[in-house]
Amino acid sequence: MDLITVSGPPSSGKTSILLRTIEHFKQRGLHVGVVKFDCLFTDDDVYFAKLDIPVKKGLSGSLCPDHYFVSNIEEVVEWGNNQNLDILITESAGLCNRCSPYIKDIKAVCVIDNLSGINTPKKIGPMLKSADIVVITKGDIVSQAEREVFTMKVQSVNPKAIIMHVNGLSGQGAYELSTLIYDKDKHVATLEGEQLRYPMPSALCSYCLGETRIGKKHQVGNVRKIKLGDS
Ligand SMILES: Nc1nc2c(ncn2[C@@H]2O[C@H](COP(=O)(O)OP(=O)(O)OP(=O)(O)O)[C@@H](O)[C@H]2O)c(=O)[nH]1
Ligand SMILES: [Zn+2]
Ligand SMILES: [Zn+2]
Repeated sequence: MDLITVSGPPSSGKTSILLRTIEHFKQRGLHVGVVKFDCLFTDDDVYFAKLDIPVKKGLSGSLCPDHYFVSNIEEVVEWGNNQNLDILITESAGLCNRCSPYIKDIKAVCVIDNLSGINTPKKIGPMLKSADIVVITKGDIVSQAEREVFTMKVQSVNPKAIIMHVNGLSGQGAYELSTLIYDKDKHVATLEGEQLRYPMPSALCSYCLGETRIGKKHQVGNVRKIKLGDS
């Protein structure tokens, strides 16, 4: 079974492009399964289930979904192998912008949309910076010039990535993506002992531990203060 990790900001078009890509995998007779990771809510599992494929979802609640992902991915891979999948796709909504679910030697796809603003590529950190493939969506609702500027911004943050334009509505570009992300010779039996591409930040402060009170005396652990200067 090959494993593909897909990540990207909320509503960037991850599910839309995956649905279209999975259709191409199915046409080739490949057995695909999806696990969706999110924080509080998702109905993506309903959309994937409509393709008549095995689907699971995991909600991280108060945890960062990427931390939750890495704590669960080994069991998820075991599930995919038990389902006899050819391809297991994980979809995670990147929310905290400091973490990413990508694992060394496992294909990493970042989905980002043309409408998110030209500074977004710089803001979303390792989720974009360390991806192998960057899929840019929603090209249909911006001009050619805007598409080019946005692509350049993505390129400057991650010069090594393959950048693809996929339309989540029409599916244009999804066939190409399906040929690029699946490697039939890759067999991920276990992830035990493998490593994340990027370390998750150490953010253990009072508020991580459930503190709600405001003020210095309630702040312990990894606390950093904003520099406001004198003026
Ligand atoms: N115009 C246009 N709309 C798109 C495109 N791709 C996705 N959308 C729309 O964008 C919205 C969000 O798409 P989703 O596929 O749910 O995005 P997502 O990244 O899976 O969202 P979450 O999993 O909730 O974070 C939906 O209304 C889609 O129809 C595109 O290429 N063009
Ligand atoms: Zn989704
Ligand atoms: Zn995080």
